[in-house]
Amino acid sequence: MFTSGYKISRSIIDQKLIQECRLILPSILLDTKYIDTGITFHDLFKKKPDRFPEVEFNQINKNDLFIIPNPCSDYFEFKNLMLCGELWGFAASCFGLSRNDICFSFMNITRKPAKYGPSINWHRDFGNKMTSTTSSRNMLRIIVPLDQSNYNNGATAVIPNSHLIDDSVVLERDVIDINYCNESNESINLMPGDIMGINSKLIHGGGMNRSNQERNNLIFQFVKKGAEHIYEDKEEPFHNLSFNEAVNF
Ligand SMILES: O=C(O)CCC(=O)C(=O)O
Repeated sequence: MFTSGYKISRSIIDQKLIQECRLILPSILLDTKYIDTGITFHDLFKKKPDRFPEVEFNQINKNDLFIIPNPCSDYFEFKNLMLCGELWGFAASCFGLSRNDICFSFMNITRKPAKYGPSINWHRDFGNKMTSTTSSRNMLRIIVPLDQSNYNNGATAVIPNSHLIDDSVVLERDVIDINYCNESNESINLMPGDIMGINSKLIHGGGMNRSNQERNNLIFQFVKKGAEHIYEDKEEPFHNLSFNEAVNF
């Protein structure tokens, strides 16, 4: 796939597609369907207050959403971006496959609002019970930023080469050395229009956002055609949709 575990293509997503997503986002943040089903910052703060250092609980709007699952099923702006040829072409190139051999699995908006956006702990996507395929090679995450992101507003950070580990080791005991990660991480600056692919075993995370700049990322998971989910849990948001099937999603 890609040698250090991630791959970036600059300026490949049409700015119009991004702008349409940015414009509709405030309405989604008020949509009760997502407030009821998504993860709010209040939910996260109650479970993991350490991810909000120096932030007071009452600073956070009660219904503000951290993760908005699959907005492309209700909002054509996100669906148009999900269906764009550049995204599928990039995903296919990361897998080293043709577009006909890959499937859309799910997407979300992962948010770090100005002032109180939380950090995201170091983790690998492979092995996650909700979203993982049986083999690490069969899944891929792609980040499409809606905003300019850099260290100050909590850009995604990666540990280069940390994907060079056997699947069995990750599945048996995915111990992550936090000190090593803190020393050797690379914060990735991205502009709207850029796109980043992450090997499913690459350790990644990112710092908090105390700046005045919003940071909204679109996260897409693609899988190889026919990939199997690691656990049989039909409730989870895992799909295996070819391009033609994704059109009707
Ligand atoms: O939004 C980010 O910076 C990273 C999201 C992430 O880590 C993930 O989806 O696994």
